[in-house]
Amino acid sequence: MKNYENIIVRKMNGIMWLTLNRPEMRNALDSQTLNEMDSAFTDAESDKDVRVIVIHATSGKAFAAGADIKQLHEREGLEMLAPGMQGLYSKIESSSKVTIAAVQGYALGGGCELALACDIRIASKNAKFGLPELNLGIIPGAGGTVRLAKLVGKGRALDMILTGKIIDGEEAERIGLVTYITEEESFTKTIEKVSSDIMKKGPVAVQLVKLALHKGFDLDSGSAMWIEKLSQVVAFSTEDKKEGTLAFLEKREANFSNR
Ligand code: CO8
Repeated sequence: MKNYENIIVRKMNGIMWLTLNRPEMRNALDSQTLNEMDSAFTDAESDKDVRVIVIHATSGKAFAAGADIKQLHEREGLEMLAPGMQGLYSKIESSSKVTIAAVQGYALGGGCELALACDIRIASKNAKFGLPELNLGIIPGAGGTVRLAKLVGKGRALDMILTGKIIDGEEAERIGLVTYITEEESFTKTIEKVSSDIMKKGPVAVQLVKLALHKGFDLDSGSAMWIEKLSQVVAFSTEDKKEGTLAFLEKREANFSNR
């Protein structure tokens, strides 16, 4: 694993833990942090031992307080055409690995959008979510207008974005922004349990179902059905499918080979 300055990357039992590590800046996502995350995701993509990527933070105070406002202040119009944060989050969303955002403390602006780009969001009760970009005279520009509306509906997304209100973990779970809400003490256990449930599944099938859901969601249902159908054709051509069905018939645990 590479050494980075603003993030820590560790690999353990199939999980890659990507820790945001600028607690004194509430993990504000400056360009260096985004570049380091990009590099960690590129490496993970070709690492067969990594099945799940958990993004979390060193301090319980903040998951990430958004883009680095000092850097935003210096940027102008056309510079924002670069892929930047939006491009990285799209890369995270289309990763072949399952991604989990594990949120304690503030997930604001680009921090909230980072969580939205992950497959699953686990929040502790002290989590706080919000998209306060309008306070700065800008808009959520890292997928927030798109992904939040898909998760919680257009009405609630507009309310959150227009008022800039900050909601707690329980409210976020109630409206469907987060998948799991846990007590502080059971936070790590919940992350490990969800990861371990996923890692028991056929790895190729996990990859295929992510593709079918993420790509299919943006399409008309006829096209999405075709993606599902073709993904199933691929699944039926794998060793894992033979092993998974045989293991059921032999009343034993499947031993998948990721082929
Ligand atoms: N950017 C830069 N510095 C920050 C940020 C940030 N987003 N958040 C916190 N900091 C800094 C503070 O300035 C402070 O620095 P210093 O110690 O030098 O004064 C330090 O971190 C600690 O912050 P606080 O003292 O404010 O800590 P608190 O615990 O009291 O408050 C909060 C924590 C509530 C998170 C508060 O810091 C805050 O409101 N931060 C800003 C939140 C925000 O507005 N986020 C949205 C940013 S815009 C964005 O994300 C756009 C994304 C889409 C753009 C797409 C193109 C890139």
